[in-house]
Amino acid sequence: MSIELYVFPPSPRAFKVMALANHLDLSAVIHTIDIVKGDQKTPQYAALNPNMRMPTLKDSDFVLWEANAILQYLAGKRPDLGLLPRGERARLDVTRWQFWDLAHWEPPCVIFLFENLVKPFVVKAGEPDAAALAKAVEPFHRSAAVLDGHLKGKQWVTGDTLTVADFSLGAILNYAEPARLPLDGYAEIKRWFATLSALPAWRKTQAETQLSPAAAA
Ligand SMILES: N[C@@H](CCC(=O)N[C@@H](CS)C(=O)NCC(=O)O)C(=O)O
Repeated sequence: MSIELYVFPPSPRAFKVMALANHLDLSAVIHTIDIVKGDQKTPQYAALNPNMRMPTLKDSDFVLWEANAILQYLAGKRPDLGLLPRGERARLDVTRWQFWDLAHWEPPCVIFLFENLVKPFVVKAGEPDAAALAKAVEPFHRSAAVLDGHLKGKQWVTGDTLTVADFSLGAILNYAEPARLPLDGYAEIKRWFATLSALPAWRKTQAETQLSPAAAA
């Protein structure tokens, strides 16, 4: 029985789980949950994920929501590839960056994404809110400086090995340009993301999700 992923492909949170499934060659079955049309609020989907948000994974009778937890589950399907290290310290380093992603990286990035791209072009709900964007600037730079400094001398977020932490943190950067993320001066983030987004699975997922500024707009 295949793994099933319930996703809205244009979302970075969908992208991260789809990209890892591709990287691990898991041939997941994709069910599109169109959150613009409200598919996430149907009783059938809410029974799977009471948050009425995507992504959700179903593997036979096992259901899991929260994108970063899904990444860990997928990595466990191919332990030989080392996407979630077995050693406790190395594994906690990965988990730490996945927690940091949710707490400190995604929140300011999502404001740029929503205000500059989703609101005006996807849901067509008006112009960007300058006050909301201004409030996101300081937390964005605080986090970007941490990530940029941390990446110095490392190929991947936790060192020499690609892990689920890279998928967690990198997905939102697909939209760096149309979201107008203020990445000037963060050369390490740009260098790391260039390597990450050159992975065959990343490119394949970009093609599957039709991810391009033009498509997004
Ligand atoms: N922390 C959750 C966030 C999930 C989430 O907020 N998903 C959004 C799309 S990116 C959603 O489904 N929104 C639907 C709604 O708010 O109605 C995760 O990382 O999986």
